Amino acid sequence: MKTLLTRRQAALALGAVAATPALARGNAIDWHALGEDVKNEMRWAWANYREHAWGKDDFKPVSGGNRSFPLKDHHLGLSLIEAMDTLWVMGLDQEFADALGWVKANADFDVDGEVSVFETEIRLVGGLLSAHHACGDPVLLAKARDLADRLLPAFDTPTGMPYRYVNLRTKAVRDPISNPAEVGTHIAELGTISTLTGDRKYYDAAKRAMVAMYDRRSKAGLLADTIDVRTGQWGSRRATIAPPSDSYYEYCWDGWQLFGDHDFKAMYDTLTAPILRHQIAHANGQLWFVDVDFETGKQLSTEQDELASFYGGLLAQGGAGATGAAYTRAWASVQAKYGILPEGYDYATGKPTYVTNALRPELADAAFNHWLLDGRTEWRLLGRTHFLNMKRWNRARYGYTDMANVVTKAQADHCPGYWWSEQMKYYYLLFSDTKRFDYKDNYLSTEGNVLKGFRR
Ligand code: IFL
Repeated sequence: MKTLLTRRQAALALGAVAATPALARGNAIDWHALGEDVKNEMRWAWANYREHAWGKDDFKPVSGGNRSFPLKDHHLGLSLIEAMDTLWVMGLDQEFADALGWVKANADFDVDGEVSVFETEIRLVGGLLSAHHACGDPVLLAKARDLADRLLPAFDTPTGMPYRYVNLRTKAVRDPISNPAEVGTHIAELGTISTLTGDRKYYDAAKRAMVAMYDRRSKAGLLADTIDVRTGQWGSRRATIAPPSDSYYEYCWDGWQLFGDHDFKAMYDTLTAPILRHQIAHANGQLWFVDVDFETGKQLSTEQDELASFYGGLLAQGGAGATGAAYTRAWASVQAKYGILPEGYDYATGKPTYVTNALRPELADAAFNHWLLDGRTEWRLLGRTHFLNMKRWNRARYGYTDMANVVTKAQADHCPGYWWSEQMKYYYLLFSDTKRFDYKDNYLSTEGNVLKGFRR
């Protein structure tokens, strides 16, 4: 009996929940208790961050060390800022107040150092804006605006598409060879600043960059994944829904969802139709998206990038629910196989191509978006498996860590900032039915930052 039970528990943790009818219906699950479990894990991880790495960017939960990001050798409080709206929505009000105190006293972006425009936008500008949405403190908006002002010089190019790096103090820019995601993942954050301040320049800069990218789609309607922002010339032929293109498509939809701008809806629809036409591949009853040549549509490989596993949720948001669900289920089957998704997976061989996992949130993101749209228990169960497997394998001495190998379950020693903003929030919102969130009318950014939908 003991052995049987252990096997069954292992199967459940690996995602084989559908085998048990009561579980498959979600009847046997106390969702509220599961939400409390997520909150308790957040409280515990936060207490450790507070004690060992307060105000540092990224925490190392195995050793207790830390590392800076996105600046080299200078901390901006990345994890703290990323965590704030998650703390708030969970009702961890003392922790939120503590973080707000830190931001007011210490967040200073006048640093002579270079940052990634994209990473700084989605994580820090977005984190400050979602914290502002949570509590309304004007200092948070002022700091987000100050930081955005330091990023804007990167958009001053002949095409309007931004350089990849900018120095926060000198405004010196570097690296014009960019890609769809880094060019076009700004509208949610910059557009929100325009809405809140009445200054259109932020929205206009972000939109101009996105349109410049869109205008360069091939005759087949596809985007390649490398572009020179000075000339607008493509530097590659690969069309992919994975990085470095992924969140560009997401922000086309989001520009419509968040601001009601019909141009973005048209861009999303126009770009998604050829993706559905050229990039879907079927194998063993599963649906995948493959990389193709952006002019001919010729398939380039069968390899899959874990980061693309968010895409089923986006397709569902855009109205292709059945295709999106099929794609998310394909990834769910990989989760069932390894417990944690490998960063790279080849559906043709059925084997991982990269065995690491950087504590990734994408499958939980997809589950959350599907569930918001159709309310199916299947997605809650998928999120539950993602959470329980993370608890089982990623939990370390001081918090949650990334994996060096999802097959052997060897841990590494890094908790990326997005962990605080993304999966912990997706799990909590999926399970808790909290009153602090409007489940019908909301918006979460690519980094999980809530820019609409909090109820104070
Ligand atoms: O920063 C995160 C965000 O979800 C994104 N790309 C990758 C990160 C999480 O894996 O847009």
